Amino acid sequence: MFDRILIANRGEIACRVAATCRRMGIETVAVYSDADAGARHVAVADMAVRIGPAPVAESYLRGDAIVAAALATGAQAVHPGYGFLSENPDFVEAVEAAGLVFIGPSAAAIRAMGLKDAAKALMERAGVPVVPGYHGADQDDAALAAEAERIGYPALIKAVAGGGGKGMRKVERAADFAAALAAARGEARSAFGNDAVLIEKYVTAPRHIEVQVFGDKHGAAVHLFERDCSLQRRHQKVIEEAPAPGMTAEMRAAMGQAAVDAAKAIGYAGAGTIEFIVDGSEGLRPDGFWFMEMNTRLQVEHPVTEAITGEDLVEWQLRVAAGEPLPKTQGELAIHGHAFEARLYAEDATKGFLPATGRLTHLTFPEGVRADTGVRAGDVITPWYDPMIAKVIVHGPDRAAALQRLARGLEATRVAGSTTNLAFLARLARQADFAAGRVDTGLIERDLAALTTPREPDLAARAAATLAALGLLDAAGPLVGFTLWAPLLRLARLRIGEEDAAHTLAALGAGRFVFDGREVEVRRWDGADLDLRIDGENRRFGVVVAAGAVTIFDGAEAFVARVPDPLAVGAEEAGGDDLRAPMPGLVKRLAAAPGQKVARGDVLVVLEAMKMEHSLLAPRDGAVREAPVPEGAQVEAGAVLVLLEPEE
Ligand code: MV4
Repeated sequence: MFDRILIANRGEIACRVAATCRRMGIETVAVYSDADAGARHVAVADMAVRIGPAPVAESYLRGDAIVAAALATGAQAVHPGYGFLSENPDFVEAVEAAGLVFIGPSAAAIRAMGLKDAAKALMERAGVPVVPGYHGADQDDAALAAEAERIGYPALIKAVAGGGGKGMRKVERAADFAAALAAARGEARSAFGNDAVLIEKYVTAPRHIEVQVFGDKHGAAVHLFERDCSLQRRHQKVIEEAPAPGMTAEMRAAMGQAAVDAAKAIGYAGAGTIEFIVDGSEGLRPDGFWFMEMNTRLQVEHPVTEAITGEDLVEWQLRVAAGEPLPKTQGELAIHGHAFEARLYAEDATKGFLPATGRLTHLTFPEGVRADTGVRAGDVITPWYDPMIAKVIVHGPDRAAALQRLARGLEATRVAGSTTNLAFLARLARQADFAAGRVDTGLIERDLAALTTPREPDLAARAAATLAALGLLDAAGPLVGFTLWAPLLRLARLRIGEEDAAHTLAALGAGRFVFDGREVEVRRWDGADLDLRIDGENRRFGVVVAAGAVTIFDGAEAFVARVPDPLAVGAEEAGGDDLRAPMPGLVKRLAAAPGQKVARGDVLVVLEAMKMEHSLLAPRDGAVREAPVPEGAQVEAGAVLVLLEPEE
């Protein structure tokens, strides 16, 4: 086994890998960018090497700097985590050329699965079911149209180099084929520099079920059962589970065998995932699954497999990379209970899942959940990297019990300092179709309004916010002073969320108030949990006071309240002269220079955020005074991108 490995990643996966290394007595070397010098993944490692400035192209994607760091620190192997360089065959070759071990598959295996058409052909030869379609070399428009006709509509055009839904077009009828083909090709050309496509029969009500496989360097391969990743939004997984709801023993055996056949067909060593698309419209059937693609890395959602098998997949990776045989045979592996994973993000689900940033002033998880995280309270979610805060993983004896633990676990998770998707996740965990196991890739979109509509704080939550924001919960503090004006009715002005609120408050005695005419009693306050009795009803809230703001937790719903700063007025009214970044992102294009005349609605800036481009328009007619941020710059939400000359 290795004595020391380098972890070529950041965030939760770097911390996750380091935890197993620590348990196994393997030393770890972290790498970090300037934005991450104080990050948790650096703190948990035994050694750390700076590899460059914040942009990933100058740090976490710098294979040469990473190999140099491994050599300089005497690491014997490199764990790539996921994302970044994890599926880059050139990086694998560079690691091996330096005499180091890559903790993952061979460059050849990654290449074999890199293009969809070649992977499909390979899988077909190995006897693995693939979606009926055309994945040949003839890219002539008319030939492809003829293939679509043969396959039948609806058909799907997919870029062979595609991923994440890019370069994919559903075609309902022959008349639409030519336009869809041109659109898919254009997208594929600009995203991948490769406009080749394949055609498939469109699977309606698709479910995404993937099988975890492992191979060793001695030709053995096993599977560790399936995960259901159907709960997605725009190709981003939201909640994953294992095993798949409704899975039968017969279908599991067929999918497991197909996955092992796929791994063996390419002599696969290490952790991999075979993604299948499953037609969920008529229940799960052993002949109703088809190979989609293979992910040649450890996946984000691997912990649900760990939970149901009791195995540590990072330990398996390390053993396989060190040349050991697989730790278990197929017959020694079994499923125990059910597991879920929810991805906790810094994002605003009520505003179209806008990515958020901010310093996490508070971060706690309840007992009974596994929280894989790369951040601590006090850390900053920056616009530089993926804004995932944590993965919340639960396990239970059966699906209903595990789902209950997930909902409860999310409702007891407390994050302050950044907007999060916690309420969205908790609502999803209690959604009826999901609870019944009726999952497919369209579930979230169909129920989006109920899952994302902002909830207003009710009167009890407003009372909790007011008491906390005015410092009235801590009896030793201002409460004493409060009694000075106890008989008076006080008007409390607060900003709750994005609205200005005014409430009346009067003190009746220790811990007893009248709030907007209702009697409120503070029954318990321990600095974190607040039990209020309001109009005869008992309510519990979580309360975090930090950085001039109060965060009130009502289950998984969070409300931020602050006493407004009387000087900070007019900032928004004065905003007609400037164009600000509505979210953190990259200035992809800047079409404004000082002196330039612009008309209202002109595109002045294209901002890239969450892999999408957003056009920012001139707010009025005028002339550009300043455009302080250059193209290519990364900006925080609220940054001024263009300033217009003031109006006469
Ligand atoms: C499909 C499909 C329906 N029929 N293929 C989306 C991403 C890419 N990797 C494959 N995807 C799909 N392929 C056929 N023949 C529907 C999807 C699809 C999807 C698949 C898995 C998870 C979520 C999805 C969301 C929309 C569409």
